[in-house]
Amino acid sequence: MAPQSAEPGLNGNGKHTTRRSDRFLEGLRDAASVTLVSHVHPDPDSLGSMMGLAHLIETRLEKPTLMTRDGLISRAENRAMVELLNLELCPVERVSWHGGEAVVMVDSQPNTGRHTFDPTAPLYAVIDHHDTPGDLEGVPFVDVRHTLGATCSLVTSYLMEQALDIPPCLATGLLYGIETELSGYPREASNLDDQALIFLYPRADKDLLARIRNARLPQSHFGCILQALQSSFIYDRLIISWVNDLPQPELAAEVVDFLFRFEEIDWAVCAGVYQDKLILSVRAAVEGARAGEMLRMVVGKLGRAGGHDRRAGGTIYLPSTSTSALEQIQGELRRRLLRALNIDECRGQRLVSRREMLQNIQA
Ligand SMILES: [Mn+2]
Repeated sequence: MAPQSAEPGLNGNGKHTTRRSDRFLEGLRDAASVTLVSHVHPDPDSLGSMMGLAHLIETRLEKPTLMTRDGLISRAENRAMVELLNLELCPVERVSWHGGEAVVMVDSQPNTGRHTFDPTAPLYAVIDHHDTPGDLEGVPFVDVRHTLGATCSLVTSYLMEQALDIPPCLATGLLYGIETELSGYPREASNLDDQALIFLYPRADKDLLARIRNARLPQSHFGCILQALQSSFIYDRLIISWVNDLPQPELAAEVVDFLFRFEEIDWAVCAGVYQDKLILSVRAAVEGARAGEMLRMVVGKLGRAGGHDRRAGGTIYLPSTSTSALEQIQGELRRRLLRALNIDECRGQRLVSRREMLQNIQA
């Protein structure tokens, strides 16, 4: 863990005489406007972080801000968050960078393969909590803390430092962003995450929160879960699920979260085909698993990957999606995963036996 991840005092009683939020705002004094960007398929942590920083910049500096969306937001809960909190997100490909404008990146770092926008954007700040190292050279303001469960917690600490009023919608967005990052077990969270949650809870709209959490799901969701169950294979302490037709890319993470609760495994992987990509999602049960590193090594030159200690994601680019090409890449990925996790080459055991599947259909 990098030494820079030491937690600062919440009330500015850390090492720096100026608080981080003051330094962040100070560097934006001359900016005409501020554009907020996050990773592709922005998740609640990205959305909440952008909301929080936009509020901070607008109230403290009275400058216009623009929140963006890189790619689709397809997960039902995330769409509900955007709709119910009335978030206005500009597709990042429509943004043209102007002189005098400052760009703030949240929940990701430059050159990690997690963005589709122009890398020449005038980046002023990177605010993140991921292990995956990005290209931070020349970025004037960097606040990356690996020990934090959520970028929203970091952003909340800025709002707390500045003693700003937090409207219910914003508190709800930040709270949901933190909650989604901390919901897994083992819980990857720090003191600052808990302080942020305690601060936000009384200010959040609990009805809105409940509606976001329980967003209704399309039929394709259930078809995908069925496909995943039918194609899950166990290799020692690893389960791999292959989905040949992901209705939306974020479902790979939902599948893996679902399978990960299986009591006989320590690692879960979902690999799903979405358009010309194989979307990968990984979960690990043990501390020090370095899942992000593991997946980066496994994927290698086939694509991009990264993440945290126990959660990771990645993409493999598919030159062809023919059955034989898919079988080949699946075989290669399986071999690499087994090797990376020191599991002997073996025949996978189905999670649900073929016989059971057929009996269920006939019943
Ligand atoms: Mn995050």
